[in-house]
Amino acid sequence: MEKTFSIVGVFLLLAFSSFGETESESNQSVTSTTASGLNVDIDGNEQFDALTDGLLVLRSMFGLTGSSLISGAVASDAVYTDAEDIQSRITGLGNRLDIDNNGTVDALTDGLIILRYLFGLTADPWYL
Ligand SMILES: [Ca+2]
Ligand SMILES: [Ca+2]
Repeated sequence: MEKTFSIVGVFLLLAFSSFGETESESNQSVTSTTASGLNVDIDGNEQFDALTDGLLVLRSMFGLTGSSLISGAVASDAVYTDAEDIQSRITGLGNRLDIDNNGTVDALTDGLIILRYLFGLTADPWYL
């Protein structure tokens, strides 16, 4: 039952995110203190945001590419705005996206864990 709610939530989020540009001020974020290395700050604006970085990771896990991947999910101050660059950064995270360490990267488990984290379920900066 809980998984059903999670699936519904993911699709609601994906649907909601397609309405215009998302801005980082409406959700919780933490500032990155690292300047180098790949982490979950996919768009490179030194903020970990659920509605940009989290959504980009989740969409990628669902197999979206190109404009479907980045539409409405790139922060206005993003360093990386090109779909190929963003896909490359997500791919570069590799197995570090396998949060539950079960050997596969899956949107409805690993992706949701990342998203929940970025929505502020903990206050500490998080590095993959
Ligand atoms: Ca970011
Ligand atoms: Ca996994």
